[in-house]
Amino acid sequence: MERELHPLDIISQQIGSAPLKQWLECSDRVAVISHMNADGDAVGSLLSWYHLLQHRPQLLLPNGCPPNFGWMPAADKIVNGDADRARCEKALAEADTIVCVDFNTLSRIDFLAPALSASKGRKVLLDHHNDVQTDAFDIVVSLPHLSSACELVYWTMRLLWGEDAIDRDTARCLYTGICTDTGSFSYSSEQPSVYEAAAALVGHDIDAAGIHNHINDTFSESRLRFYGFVLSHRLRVFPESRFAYIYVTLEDQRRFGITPADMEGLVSYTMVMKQISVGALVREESARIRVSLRSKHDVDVNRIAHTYFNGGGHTKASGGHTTVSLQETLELLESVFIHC
Ligand SMILES: [Mn+2]
Repeated sequence: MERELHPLDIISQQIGSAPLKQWLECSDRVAVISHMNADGDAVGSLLSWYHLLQHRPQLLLPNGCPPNFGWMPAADKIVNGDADRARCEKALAEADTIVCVDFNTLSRIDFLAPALSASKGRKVLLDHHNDVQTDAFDIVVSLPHLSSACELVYWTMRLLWGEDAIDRDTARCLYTGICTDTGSFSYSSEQPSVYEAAAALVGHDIDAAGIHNHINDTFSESRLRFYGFVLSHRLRVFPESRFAYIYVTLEDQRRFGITPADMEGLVSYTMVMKQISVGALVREESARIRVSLRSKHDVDVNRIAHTYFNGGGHTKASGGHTTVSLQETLELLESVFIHC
């Protein structure tokens, strides 16, 4: 990967002459918002502002903080749009600055998008995705080559406030987001700046090992037994084609009491085999069949998801669905990856 300018330089250029620090520091009407179905990067980049700013900002998530990130400091301060839509809309309407973290288009905040658009507040985007909807924001700080929104927020805080302003809770939140978006530094971590940021954050006396445990060691016994079952009985491997997939029936999910969230990460088990380049997870839902695709090398699963499975995503991680039967979906998957 090409070496980029240092994030501090790019962020400084993108902020330009806007008095961002003043806007955030001098007002008690700041709102921070992140995307629907928040992950560790969304929650971490949201909460970090609560710890940094003296006037505590309003923290908004369209459908709240997922329970597995409830341990993060100040997670209880997040307003859940599903539970209290009016309060989220009021916070957006009254804010004079709205910080938008870890999303690139208004569709990612779902039913809160109209309230954000209508707000008279300045909209500041801090994000690391491609294809930003630039006309929706007043200031766009967009560095798609960065590991995570949390890394971007770290460099922004460092630029405007300096390292000493970052306390332990801020550092814990930012480190959590970097770890979740990089699979604990196993992908999206090609740029040296991510290690610089991580080293500085660890320097704030955070319990890095404890954070890794919080992120990774979250299984219930039934979830682990379910993984054991599907790896024994629902895994098909095609070494010649360097392809493997796992399928899960509705009955399997009922038997082990499994939710869709419990299958998060299951597809990556197909990829731990040395000879496998492309992996898939096919899971039956009541109305459709979901397909998740992963690729290690140069197979573009974004294109395949788009062409065959009504979906899309990234080159190496994408997903989609079919509306045919599970059996027909498996046949389609095999015809795409095995007989080509
Ligand atoms: Mn992210």
